Amino acid sequence: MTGAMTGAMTGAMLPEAVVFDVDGTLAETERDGHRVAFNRAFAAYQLELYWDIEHYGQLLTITGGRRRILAGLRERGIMRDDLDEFARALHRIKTDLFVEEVRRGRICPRPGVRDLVEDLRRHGVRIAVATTGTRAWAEPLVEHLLGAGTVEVAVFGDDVTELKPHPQAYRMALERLGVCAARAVAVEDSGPGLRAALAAGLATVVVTNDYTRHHALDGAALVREEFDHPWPLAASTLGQMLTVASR
Ligand code: XBP
Ligand code: MG
Repeated sequence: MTGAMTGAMTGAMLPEAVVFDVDGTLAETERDGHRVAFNRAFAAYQLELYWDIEHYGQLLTITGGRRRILAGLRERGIMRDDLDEFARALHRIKTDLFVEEVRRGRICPRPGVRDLVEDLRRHGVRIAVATTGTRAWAEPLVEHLLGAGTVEVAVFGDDVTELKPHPQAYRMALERLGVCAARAVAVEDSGPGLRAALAAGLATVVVTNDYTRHHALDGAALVREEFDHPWPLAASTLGQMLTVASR
């Protein structure tokens, strides 16, 4: 039974699909995950570059690890003719390190995420992800966090030419699902992610974290700090957001 049919029968509108962001949304990957891997990659090249917790938070407005590295190198005045290629090489090392981290299975879902996904699936709502992160780590991470076969469509940073806040990743996810934006909801954690989802026409729920609490989140259908407090986010809540957004 589809989400729309279930909604028609219960009188509550449910989305046909929910598209989740990965970093910061499904799991807290940034501070103790990506950040550490970036710093280890810099150390591998003996670079005098280290991103502390606070500074890394500021750099998060730059989506995409390679672009973030490039900005970090420029910021530190590290100039070379092959700067683009150098950033690419550093990002390859960082990616390998983070893949290892994911394979160790140490990254946990944010509390309440699995319950929400299970509730959505029970109601026939289809699950997708749209991330600007690299497939090499994001694919195994999503499978580890949500279980094999849970996610029907996954769009990664490698699949798109424009990263968030551009809406390409969300548009691609909707196209692959064959679902129009008016029948789907996005779940994000950040300002750039919210802007991407809104530009693709999606009602968007934002569940913030320590890094994103202060982001400009105008236009979000709902802003929360947790999935499971003050009450657990469920399929019905996302359905209500869709109803409100369509008015
Ligand atoms: C996530 C990103 C990614 C990750 C690092 O943003 O911008 O760059 O921080 O992953 P979002 P990569 O959650 O909005 O998708 O190094 O693989 O890019
Ligand atoms: Mg995110």
